[in-house]
Parts: sequence; C-alpha cells; structure tokens
Amino acid sequence: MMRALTMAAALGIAAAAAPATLHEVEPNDSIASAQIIPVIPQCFSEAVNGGLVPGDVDFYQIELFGGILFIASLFDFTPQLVDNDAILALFDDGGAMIAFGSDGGTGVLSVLFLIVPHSGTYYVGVSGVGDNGFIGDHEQLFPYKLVVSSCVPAPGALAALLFACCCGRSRRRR
Ligand SMILES: [Ca+2]
Ligand SMILES: [Ca+2]
Repeated sequence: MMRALTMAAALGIAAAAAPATLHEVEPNDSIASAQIIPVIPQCFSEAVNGGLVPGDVDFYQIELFGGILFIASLFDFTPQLVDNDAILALFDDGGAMIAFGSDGGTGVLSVLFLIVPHSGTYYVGVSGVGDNGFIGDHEQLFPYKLVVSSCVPAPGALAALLFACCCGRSRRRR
C-alpha cells in the first residue's frame, strides 16, 4: 500500500484524503452485470472491498474523462503471503479490452494504468491469474481491495509511473 501511495504522490494525484470504500455486490461476473462505482469523473480515488473465489470474475463500471490518467491497483489483506495472484483489465463500452495488468503491485498483485482515450463508460475486470479471457478460469481464493483513481496527469507523471513500475518489477525478479 505504501508503494502505491508513494507512486500516487509522485504522479501529483490529488490526495482525496482517503478513498471512499464500497463493498462488492455479487453477481458481477460480466460486463452486463457490472457493479457501478460512482465517481466524479475528472479526479477521484475510490476503493472496493471484494473477493475472488474459484471461477469468479468481478466487473466494475466506471465513468471516465478522456485524456486523464487512470490507475487501478489491487491489494490483499495477507501481506505475509505471496501466492494471491489476480489480474486486472480495463474494457471499453463495447467490451473490448484496452488495458491489462498482471503483477506490478504488491507481491504478484496487479496494477493497471493508462491515459483514457475518450470520455465514456468503462469496465474494470478482476480475475485470477491465467484467466486472460475473464471467464472465471482460475482457482484464486482471497479477499481484495481494488483502488481506482484518476486525475489530470502532472507534467512528467507518466515517466515517473513507468520508472516506478519498471524498478519494482526488476527488484522482484532478482
Ligand atoms: Ca467476487
Ligand atoms: Ca463476481
């Protein structure tokens, strides 16, 4: 969590004191049944407490402005374990995957980031590692916290983000 907060600070993301926390509501296994995360589109930080069980996929619907920096990060509640492994993806309103995140966060958890291509409705997908089709083909079982945040990127923000992610990955692989 601390690394993500440090990264957010480096990016110049407005610190909305602490993210509001929602609780996952099943069923949310498809884009059609995605749970809505209500946000003020331009600048926000929100969190969802959810959980994966084998065969489970979680989708969240969110409204985003074009041109903003969007970040989704996944955390678990058992930092002593390293085997909780989930993936993240962002889908557009037509259901096309436009960003994918595997690893890059705490342990082998995931971070996803991109500059949003245009204003509209998007869907964040959470699933277990290996389920790249987001159809529930995994055996992961753990509660998680999904944090989504967005803001107009500060100058140099993307370079800082790329540097932080690359350094984190290379440290873990040594
Ligand atoms: Ca779930
Ligand atoms: Ca689900």
